[in-house]
Amino acid sequence: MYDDSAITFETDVESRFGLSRRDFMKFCAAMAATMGLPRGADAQIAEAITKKERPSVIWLHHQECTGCTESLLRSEHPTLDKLILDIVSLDYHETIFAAAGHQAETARLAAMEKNKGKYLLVVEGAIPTKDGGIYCKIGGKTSLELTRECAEHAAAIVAIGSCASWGGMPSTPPNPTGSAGVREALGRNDVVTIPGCPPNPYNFLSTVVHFLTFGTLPAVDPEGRPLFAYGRLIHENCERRAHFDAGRFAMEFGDEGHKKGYCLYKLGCKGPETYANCPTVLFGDAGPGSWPVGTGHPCIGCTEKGIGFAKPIHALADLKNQRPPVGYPRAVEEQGTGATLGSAALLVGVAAAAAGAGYKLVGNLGRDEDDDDQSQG
Ligand code: FSX
Ligand code: SF4
Ligand code: F3S
Repeated sequence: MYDDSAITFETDVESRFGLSRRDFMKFCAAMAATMGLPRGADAQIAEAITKKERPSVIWLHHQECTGCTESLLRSEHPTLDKLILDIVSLDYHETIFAAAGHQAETARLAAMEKNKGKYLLVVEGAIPTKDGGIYCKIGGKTSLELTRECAEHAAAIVAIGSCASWGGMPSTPPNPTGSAGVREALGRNDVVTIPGCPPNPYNFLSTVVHFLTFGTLPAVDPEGRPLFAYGRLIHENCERRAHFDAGRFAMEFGDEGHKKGYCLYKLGCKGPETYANCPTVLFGDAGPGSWPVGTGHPCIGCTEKGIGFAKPIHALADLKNQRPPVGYPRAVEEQGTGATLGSAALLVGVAAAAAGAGYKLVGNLGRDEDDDDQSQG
């Protein structure tokens, strides 16, 4: 266990965050764990939050439902008001700003000038690009103009939610306003994306805390998603995975399989082709089961471009990584015992026989949709 007594807090954590010192350290440890950081990182995070200057944040809103901000408002440790006041300096946020009109514009421009090259730009919502971007305007500027202006001198840009990441719901075909994510609209691939509709607040908080603690944004995948949060398929960590492997599926909402908590693949669950940490981080601090599949609804792939809001909700997911481990034959060679090699040969024989009989190695998943009689074991 990390010994936090070595940290000298410059400010009283309890009065600043409304958290006991113990809970504050638990929050830092949770942030470190979410990011998969090594032992001791929680101390670095605690020092950064309590001692470093709060980074200025400019937060824009475009085509969206504001669920991203709402999901942050509902986060518990700490609540957004604590985040606003104590971790970042939220200098412009259209939804919760008291100022309006010219006052708000003046505040934005002043914060950008004062923190030129140092502020964090957070973009929520998709950016319409069709017809000169006229379908969303704020303060007389199109979303595209405003985002370009704010992005020019930002230290880093974070797109929060699927709308800002890749267009999300507003970009659903036929996409009449030409909605696009920030990366596409600005033509920049250095924008970090936190997709999800809404995204998990911990993934956003962790990204901001990483920026504050280390001065950089976390490592990302080709779509700009932090690897700590989007490095694994939902299917890899799903609590119903054992049912999938055993071929036990819910076939209709409310049937016996559904009531028993069987796998939702045949109801259209996109967990096998969606990268996100929903089953491990969960939502709303409500405990086990507090994520879509945990409540009995298939994942719709809301973090995944081309799947969420694009692929029909009840269409079957493409199965990825459903094969024996890649390293398996090599591991057999390394072990090299006659018994192991004999087992491997047997498995290869079984696989060949299965292939000859028209089955895939994954068992009944290759079967036709109407072959349901064995599906609810
Ligand atoms: Fe989009 Fe955020 Fe979905 Fe809504 O604002 S990611 S529609 S939850 O809220 O942008
Ligand atoms: Fe879980 Fe969906 Fe995968 Fe089934 S298909 S194991 S419900 S993620
Ligand atoms: Fe979205 Fe699927 Fe997670 S619908 S919230 S990616 S479980």
